[in-house]
Amino acid sequence: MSLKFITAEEAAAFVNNDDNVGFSGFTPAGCPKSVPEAIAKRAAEEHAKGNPFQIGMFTGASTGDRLDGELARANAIKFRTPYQSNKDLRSALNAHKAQYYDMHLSELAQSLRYGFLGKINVAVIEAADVTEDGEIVPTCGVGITPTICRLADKIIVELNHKHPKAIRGMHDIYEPLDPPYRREIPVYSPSDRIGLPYVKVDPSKIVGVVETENANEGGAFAPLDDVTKAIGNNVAMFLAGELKAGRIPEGFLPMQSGVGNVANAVLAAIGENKEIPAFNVYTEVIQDAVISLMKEGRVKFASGCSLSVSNDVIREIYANLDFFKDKILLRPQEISNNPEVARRLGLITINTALEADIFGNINSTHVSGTKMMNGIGGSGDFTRSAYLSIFTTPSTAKDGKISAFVPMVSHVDHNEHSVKVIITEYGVADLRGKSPVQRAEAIINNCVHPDYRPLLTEYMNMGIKGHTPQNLKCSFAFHEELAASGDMHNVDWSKYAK
Ligand code: 0RQ
Repeated sequence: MSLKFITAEEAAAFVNNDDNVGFSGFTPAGCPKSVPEAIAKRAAEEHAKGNPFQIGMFTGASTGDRLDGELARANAIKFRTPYQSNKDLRSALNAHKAQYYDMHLSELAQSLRYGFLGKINVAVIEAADVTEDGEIVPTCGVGITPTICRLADKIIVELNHKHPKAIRGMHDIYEPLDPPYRREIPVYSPSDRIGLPYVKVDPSKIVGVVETENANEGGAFAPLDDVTKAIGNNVAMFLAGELKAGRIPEGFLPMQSGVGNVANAVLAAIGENKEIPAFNVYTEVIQDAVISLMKEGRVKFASGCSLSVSNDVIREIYANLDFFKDKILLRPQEISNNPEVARRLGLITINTALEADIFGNINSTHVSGTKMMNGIGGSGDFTRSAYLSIFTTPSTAKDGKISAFVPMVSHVDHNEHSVKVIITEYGVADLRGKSPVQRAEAIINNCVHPDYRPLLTEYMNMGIKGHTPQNLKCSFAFHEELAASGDMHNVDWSKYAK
């Protein structure tokens, strides 16, 4: 069957109002760009004619502005899942203009197969290569591509010539069987290959191929500052100590690390600490730091769902495929984030908190308990199943006016049972084996910013009895004070304790 080459506008005509559309990629890496832009344009035209035009959107994780941003600004999104981080989409979903369903990334593909989220009408896939017999080679992010290709009625391929066909071989595409027939996922070490190097689809479903030369939308990382450097060093020193104490096996364990500047800084610091041997990475996003460490021989192998690297780094990888190809494997998020595999491999997981409470619960998603930031992403997939789960955060935000540590989190994503260690620029709170009161002591003394230590110590000394001594009248005073005066320093317990 011969492939039909079409324009982005012709492709967008295959998408109808109310359709559920699945998009390839994971973070901006691997996401289509031209077709989503054309869908957004189509929505705007239909809206101008007074016609409804909104779609349900299923992505791997966050995407680029040319996908989430364009569609959000065109008011073309009826429903969106899972993780997102686009400013305009965030505003739309916080204003209830788009309904957002925040879910664990590892669960999305199976939820689609189980029929929990409705039907997928169209899949839009960025590819480095596509063949007439239906072999699609993804670019630098996989996400939910295999599942949406299988479930969709129509597949649109964005063939992006910026990605060399020679990356064929860097992907490992595997979909597990569903219950009651499910067996183990046979990944026993980070480099195990269990699937195909391409996504195999029914070629008759490919309604068109749109050729592009789109650059990745990956931004550069912020240079390390004193706070991120200190957090990174504290993590590295803690892990070196665990190794010395025999609580991490000799030879080390595979690492998962979250997205963003803090995560990038942490990995760089671990790489620099020569007490930690060269290690493997089993994660969702492979960031710049992993690639530098790979060049230095400090990272041996990286399995992930996407190469979420800056454009300079992606160019470097493509120019040196001989070096990188047998050291990097890109998998669907159902496998990269799979709790079964995370538990089996014994991952050391490091994710960033928005807010933590003094008893060890983590809020990763909701600013002041109400406004969605990005979503839980893969943090829950990894944290709950980790060998050792670590959360990092700067001790304060917004020029110190917000303490990252509060008496009770305003929203819970990861509870006290899953969170083993919290680390800030001030130090490490090791929560393993500690009661709530002991955890609070460790967090206040080691992690909280010195400005907020007296307030939180006073909170603990209020004389409240019980296993977890929360004062329900005061537990949200930090948030109340932030809303009232814009600064958590102004908390006066007597105002709330009445
Ligand atoms: O604001 O952007 O205006 O400067 O939140 O905070 O400290 O720069 O940290 O970029 O790593 O993001 C939890 C959101 C942290 C992210 C979160 C403000 C702060 C700043 C960002 P500005 P930082 P990061 C793998 C794993 C969930 C998903 C996950 C996240 C901005 O890590 O989305 O872990 N995690 N996935 O000033 C109000 C507070 C605040 C606050 C920080 N308490 N109240 N604002 N900020 N704390 C990834 C995937 O799953 C793909």
